[in-house]
Order: sequence, then C-alpha cells, then structure tokens
Amino acid sequence: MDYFQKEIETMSADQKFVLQSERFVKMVKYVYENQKPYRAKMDAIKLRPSDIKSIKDIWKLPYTLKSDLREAYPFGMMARPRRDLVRLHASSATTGKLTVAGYTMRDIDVWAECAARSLVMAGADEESIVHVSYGYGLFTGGLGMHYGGEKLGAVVVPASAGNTQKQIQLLTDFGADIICCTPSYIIYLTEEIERQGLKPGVDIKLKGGCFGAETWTEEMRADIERRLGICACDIYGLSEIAGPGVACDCRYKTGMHFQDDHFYPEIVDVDTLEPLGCGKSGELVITTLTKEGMPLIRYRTRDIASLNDDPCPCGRTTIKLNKITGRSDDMLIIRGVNVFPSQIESVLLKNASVSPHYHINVDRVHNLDTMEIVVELSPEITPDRVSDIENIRQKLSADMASALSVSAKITLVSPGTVERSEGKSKRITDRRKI
Ligand code: DLL
Repeated sequence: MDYFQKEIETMSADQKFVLQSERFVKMVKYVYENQKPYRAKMDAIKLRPSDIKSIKDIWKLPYTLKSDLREAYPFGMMARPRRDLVRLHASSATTGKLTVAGYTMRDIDVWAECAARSLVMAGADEESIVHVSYGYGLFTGGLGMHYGGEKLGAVVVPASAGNTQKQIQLLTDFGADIICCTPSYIIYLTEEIERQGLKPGVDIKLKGGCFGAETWTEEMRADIERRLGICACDIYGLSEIAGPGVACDCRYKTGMHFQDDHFYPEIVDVDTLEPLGCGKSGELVITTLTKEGMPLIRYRTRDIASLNDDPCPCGRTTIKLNKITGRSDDMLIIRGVNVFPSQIESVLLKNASVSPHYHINVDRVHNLDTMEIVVELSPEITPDRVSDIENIRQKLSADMASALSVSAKITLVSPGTVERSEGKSKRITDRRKI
C-alpha cells in the first residue's frame, strides 16, 4: 500500500493553495466568532476576518501562545459548546498547569486519518498488526496511533507503556509488523530483545515503526534500523494541535510529510518572529485548517526545526518538516553558549564505546555554569585497564568540546545504570532552576 489517501497526499501545489486558502479563510472567521481570547487579539489590532483573503495573508494574524492556553485553562479556548466535544487530552507543562485540548468527533476522525497516513508511510497496510506501546491516557500517543491503526483497518494491539517482558511476549506471539513508541523506549526494547537472544526477522517480525514524542537524532535512527532491521520513521505531533500524525517520515526519510491539508506550518525566527523560508531553522508555528473543538491560529509550538519542499521519491507533495532539533525551552545556555541535547546525542552516537543512554546534569558552581554528561559504556566494551576508560573519556570530552563549543565533564558508567524510560525520556537535570 503506497498511500492512505492518494488524491490528497499527492495534490498539486495549485490545488493545495486553493484548498488551504479556502479552509484558512473559513477558519479565521470561525475562530473570530467562537474563540474569545483570539477575537480579542484580532480586535486589538483592528483586524477583521474579511481582511483575510488567502493563506498568503497569514502574516497579518497574531500568534497564539502556550500562555494563552494556560490563561484560558481549562476550557476557555474551546470554540464549541461542551455537548459537541467528545474527548479531552492534556500534556503536562514543566511550569505547572496542564495544557488542555478538546476534540469534536470530526477532529478525532481527522486525526485518525493523519495517523493512518503515517502508519502507511512506515509500511503498514490492512493486513498489519500494529503494536502500540505509547501510553494510553491524557497523553495522545496511545489513543492517537490506536485510532489511526483502526482507521487503516489493521489489527491494533493496545499494549500501552510499561511491562517490557509482556511487550516482548506480545511482539513474539502476535507477530506485529509495526510498532509505535518513543525512540528511547524502542532502544530499551531492542536491548531486551538482544539480551534474550531473540532474532529480529525470525522471532520478532517488525518491519517498521513510528517513533516520536521526543527529539532523537539520525544516529539514533541508524542504530535502531541496524539492530532491528526495520524502517524507523520519525512521527511528530502535539496534543494542542492533534497528537501523533501531524507529520511523519515516509520510507525515504526526506523530512516528515506535514499533513498540510489540515495543519499549516510556518517557521519563524526565535527572536524577531520574522517568517523564515525553507531550509532556515526557527520556531515551528502551526495553524489548524479544519479543527473544530480547539482551533488554533499561528500557534507557537516552541519546537525548533526547519521545513523543506524538495520533491520526495514517494510522490507525496506535502511540505516536509526536518527533524526537530530541540525545544526553545529545552535549549541550555551554558556559559553563554546555546546547547541542545540533540547535539550531545549526536556526538555520543558517533562513538562506538558508549551507548545512547545518557543524562545531562547542569549546575552553577561559583557563578560558573557546569555541565556533566553521564553516559553508559557500550556493553561490548570490556576495558582491561583503567587507562582504556580514561582514553574513551578523553576522546569524548574532546569531541564534545569541538561539537558544542563548550566543555563538559564526561562521566562513564556501567551498562544498564542510567534510568530507562517507558514514555518521554527526561534527559536533563538543571540545578540552576531548582
Ligand atoms: O508528544 C504527541 C506525540 C505522541 C507525538 C506520540 C509523536 C508520537 P505532547 O505530549 O503534547 O504530544 O507533546 C508535544 O513533544 O511540542 C515536541 O516538543 C515533542 N515532540 C513530539 N513529537 C516529536 C518528534 C505528543 N517527533 C511535544 N521529535 C512537541 C521531537 C517531538 N519532539
């Protein structure tokens, strides 16, 4: 199966422009009439829905911020009365209140369609068994991929997160060909599969997976693909917009195909908020084009990424989202230098002596920022002498300093000692904020 909805996924640029413009003009009017906080923003700059003629006018509109959602907590951003909503999801903010999202039946349906498109991109079809190890609950990962799998007509195994031994038993007994979980969890599962001597392709029948909800690097992808013999697709989403499936890689991995008939992406400069063209890295801003329950116009996601419009051999014509490199609020400023955890991960994964399990500790000692990277030695490394470990440490230190332009203390620990995560991993402890 090549596509889930071919006509939409391979639409020409002209058709796309017409469709996006039609939906966008309607959306602005709908939001103005039904979402008070945004109406106030438009009124404040004397902008009327009739001033918006096509998607090209998007720059005229104000941004919606995470803080707008928090101020309207819990239901102030809903554009429909409660009787029209059928589901609530929420994601925990590091700074207190939950960010809540409400969905109508149609919103759930559109989201399931996008998740189904994503599963097909990862290699699924109606014959597939889709094993979902994302958590089911307020987090959108589990239910999002679940409904996507059902929409596709596949068999869904709602394993949810946790209980790794049971997950492996289900994978071997049911023979799932597609798995959905976080990248850090698939690494953990892979280790366990290897430890039990199970053979990918023989005992484990996986062919592909949709891995997302946290940043991960190309090096991590290569590691997963090599060890499991699968096609590892990056999948992006956020509960405020729709959960997993807003964008997803196809097997060519030329960037995540952004479902731009439903969600319109922009990249803006983090400081000046000037819109940036393809290839330039900045904050991802998303406008929903069809959402009913909680539509959002120019929502600043805080995610840092870039877009590309290069043709993809798969034939899909959507704009593509390059890998998320971090969140603007995840960015560490160490002695004045900007550092993203993904840069650290890249360096670690290029070094065969260590494994991709790490934790970053940041502190301030005598007014000076310090950064420690605690990383596990690779299980294959059995150093005979203390000097072997010291050599690995020195090499990593030097690689890190040249990649980050700032020095870090490297602490090597034994395999299996860095805490594993079943959902989103928490890789940073910043004591400067405690
Ligand atoms: O994480 C939805 C999701 C579930 C996406 C499963 C993919 C797979 P939230 O909990 O609302 O929703 O968190 C959204 O997670 O703004 C990003 O910072 C981050 N994120 C999501 N997908 C990716 C990805 C889900 N592929 C926040 N790469 C987003 C990097 C991601 N970060």
